[in-house]
Amino acid sequence: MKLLCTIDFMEIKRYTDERMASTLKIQSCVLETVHRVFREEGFTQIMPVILSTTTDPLGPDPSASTIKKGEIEYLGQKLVLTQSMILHKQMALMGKLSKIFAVSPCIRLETPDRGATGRHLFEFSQVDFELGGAVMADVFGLMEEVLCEVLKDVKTKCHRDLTLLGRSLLVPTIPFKRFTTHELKEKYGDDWEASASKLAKEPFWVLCHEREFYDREDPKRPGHFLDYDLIYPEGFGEALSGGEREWEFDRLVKRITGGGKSTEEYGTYLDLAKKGKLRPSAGGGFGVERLVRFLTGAKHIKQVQLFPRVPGEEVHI
Ligand code: ASN
Repeated sequence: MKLLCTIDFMEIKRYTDERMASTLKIQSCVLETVHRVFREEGFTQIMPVILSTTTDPLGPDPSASTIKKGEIEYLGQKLVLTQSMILHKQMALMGKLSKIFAVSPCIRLETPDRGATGRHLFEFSQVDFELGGAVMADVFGLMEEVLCEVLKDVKTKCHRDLTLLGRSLLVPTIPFKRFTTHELKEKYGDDWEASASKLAKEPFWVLCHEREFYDREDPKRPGHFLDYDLIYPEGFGEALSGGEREWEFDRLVKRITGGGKSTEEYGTYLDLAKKGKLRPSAGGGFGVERLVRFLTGAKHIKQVQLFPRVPGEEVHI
């Protein structure tokens, strides 16, 4: 792959820029509020994993765009870099904990063209959470509270930073609107996410999006999925993806193989499912940098990442 070398004075300026300082103060406020709300709601924070025997395959999903998984070899064992903590989140709920979250670094080796979308990074952090015995309505309520609390706190505590960045924010009305991918596709075509996001003034949910094998297929309506995305308004696009989960061995195997993947790499995870150890849950993950991009109104997500990791661009430090 030919990398685009982009270092110039503008690049170097990012480390001393007052806009970057304000952006990072807003990010700090976001993390404080997220931790507060999750704790108040009874969540236990777990530490992220970075190396594993297996990770979220991010597919089968027609919009997935990674080239390959990041891999390292350590003492003869092949390990992969986390793409998301979904499988570990499900396993973390096998014991006494029923609400968990992590602020988790993710590596997704995206194709170089993703650098132009303004919202893709090949290294980012995600707030990843999971609730045992929950259904999608529980996630909607929680996430709407998290986002509204973040907006309120940023508006009051980071007023000067928002002014410096020329950004004004509205706290949306709860509950957020809900659509299905089918109705949005019918209205806007295949690029429904970009079009609907551009026209929206407030965040909204999109339900029933065929994605990874672990998002539950509606047992009453095969071909329909009990999962969801949260979409930011003003064209900022996807904020969160999540779903109710598959946990039963047979269904997991069917979804993995049905999507053309092999069950081999899911050894321990599938063993636990076979022993009946996984339990029903629902959850989701939202990217920290995407949230900060929305809050600051940055045109490109690169503007909110101090050490940028943009697909197609060389890493300088
Ligand atoms: N973290 C997301 C989830 O919980 C998955 C993802 O990031 N692909 O569903």
